[in-house]
Amino acid sequence: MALKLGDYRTQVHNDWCAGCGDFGIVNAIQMALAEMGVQRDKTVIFSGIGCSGKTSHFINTYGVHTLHGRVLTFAQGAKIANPELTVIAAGGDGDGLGIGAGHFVAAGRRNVDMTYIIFDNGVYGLTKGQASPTLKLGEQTKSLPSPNTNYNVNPIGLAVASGFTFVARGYSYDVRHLKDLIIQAVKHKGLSFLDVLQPCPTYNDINTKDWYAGTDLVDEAQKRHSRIYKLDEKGFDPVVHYDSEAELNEKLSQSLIKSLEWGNKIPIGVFYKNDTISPYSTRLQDKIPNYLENPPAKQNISKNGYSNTDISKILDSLEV
Ligand SMILES: Cc1ncc(C[n+]2csc(CCOP(=O)(O)OP(=O)(O)O)c2C)c(N)n1
Ligand code: SF4
Ligand SMILES: [Mg+2]
Repeated sequence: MALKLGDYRTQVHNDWCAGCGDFGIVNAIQMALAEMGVQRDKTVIFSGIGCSGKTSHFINTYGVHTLHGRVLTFAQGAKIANPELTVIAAGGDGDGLGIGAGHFVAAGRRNVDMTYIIFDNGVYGLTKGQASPTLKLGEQTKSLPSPNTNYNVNPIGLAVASGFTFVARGYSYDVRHLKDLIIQAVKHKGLSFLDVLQPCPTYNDINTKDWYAGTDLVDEAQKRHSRIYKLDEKGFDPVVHYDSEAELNEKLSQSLIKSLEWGNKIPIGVFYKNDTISPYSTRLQDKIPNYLENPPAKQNISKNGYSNTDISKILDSLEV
């Protein structure tokens, strides 16, 4: 029987603040899973630590609530061990771009076929609003004693530079558009990244829902307009169509330039998509020809209660 949207929801109590952008992101993930009809027992949501880290509790698939900054390591390990899984990692901007920044860069080098979603609210929500790596220089959200003295990390630029092969940005209050991006990201054969702008009404009093909606902006025609606009509606082509250096350079540089646009105009949509790079599983298959038929998750690790791996020779060689 076909699954419905409600089948991807859990009954777990949700204690996010009223109006938090996290709700929209979780809804979009559930809608995307339902639309794709993914099998719940073949899907795992991994999450980090933070308000956003609770995501894995609310989606009715397998879920693993991991450690702060380590969500990508767990998620990549699961996908490599069991390539038939659909794997989505989710976590905060502090989780992924502060403590987890090293794993973020290392993941780009592998291009494991999975999706990573960052809930980008500019603050460490769970720990009461300290500045996260995406908060802009000079901004003073309400928990900060003085304006931020650091330049921000550019998540889109870092993802492209690190080697992610699908890089996009969504907005938590445009749930349908975000759902479509998640579907594209999950279907992409390689490591996909989604930076999702997410108002935190409790601690980020600068990048609010009204601010994104541009309630303070008036254009030449004296009309209010949202800060957010969609790249595809402006004819932006993010796809690396052929394996040529010139094409690659052009697509890399246009995505980096676009990712720097901020302020009165904020682009969302796909910034970069490169299908010419093989996923990690292809490189593993070159080393281990039967990897896909017999991945680690399907191998017996013990027999009659004893480990299959005989390490006695190694232990003998270490004897002093
Ligand atoms: C190793 C470690 N260091 C620090 C913390 C404390 N801590 C918990 S959540 C968090 C930051 C959360 O911010 P973010 O990742 O942006 O998620 P949000 O709450 O904004 O969704 C920190 C520093 C921790 N749990 N573990
Ligand atoms: S503190 Fe911010 S991010 Fe966390 S649940 Fe509340 S509104 Fe959402
Ligand atoms: Mg955060």
